[in-house]
Amino acid sequence: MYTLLSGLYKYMFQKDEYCVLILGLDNAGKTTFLEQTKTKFSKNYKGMSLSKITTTVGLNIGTIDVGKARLMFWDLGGQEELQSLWDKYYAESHGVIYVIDSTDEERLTESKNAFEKMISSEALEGVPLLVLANKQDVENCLSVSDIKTAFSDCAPKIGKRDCLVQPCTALTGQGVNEGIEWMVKCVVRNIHRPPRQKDIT
Ligand SMILES: Nc1nc2c(ncn2[C@@H]2O[C@H](COP(=O)(O)OP(=O)(O)O)[C@@H](O)[C@H]2O)c(=O)[nH]1
Ligand SMILES: [Mg+2]
Repeated sequence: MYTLLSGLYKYMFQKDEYCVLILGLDNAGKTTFLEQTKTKFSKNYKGMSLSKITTTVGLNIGTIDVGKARLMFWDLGGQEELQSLWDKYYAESHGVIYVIDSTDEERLTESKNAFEKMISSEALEGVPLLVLANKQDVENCLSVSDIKTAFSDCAPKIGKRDCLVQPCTALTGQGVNEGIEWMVKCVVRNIHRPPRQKDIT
């Protein structure tokens, strides 16, 4: 009887857990995006005032539940000296959210180089990539198509991975639901895929 009940309990309440990294240059809006996501997806979460977010030095962590999936976010600092720590987390992650500041044309190449380096890592092979063109509220910012053009030479390295470039305003929440729902769909589908050939050998 106990086994039956605990099995039923697990079936009803246990969540599949997924780790999702939030990466991008400093000032792109990663922490704002994480706070906005927690505010939108956690019923009792009283978010910190988004305008009070300051530079992340270590990392911020957040967890949300969407259906039967539990997503654990790791928001890693984006300053150049912290980027070298990103790959320590790659092997653990099921998805990556890469945030771009669409108002910062000057640093777009720097952001593209960091993105390219990140997707070149073997540990991230097959992992879905959500690219957020953030700060779309700012007039004359770069559009999704501008960003796709600037990142176009990354296409061969993205390969067959699921990849979505989503316009977003982390500050107001526009585009956040769409991005998270897409990520959930991809990580859930991935976990049910047969293991990659490389993992078997
Ligand atoms: N206009 C605008 N500003 C934003 C948006 N998202 C973040 N910011 C601002 O960009 C700055 C950096 O945000 P933060 O979340 O700390 O970036 P992080 O370094 O990537 O974690 C802060 O001043 C935010 O208020 C957005 O969607 N629109
Ligand atoms: Mg931050």
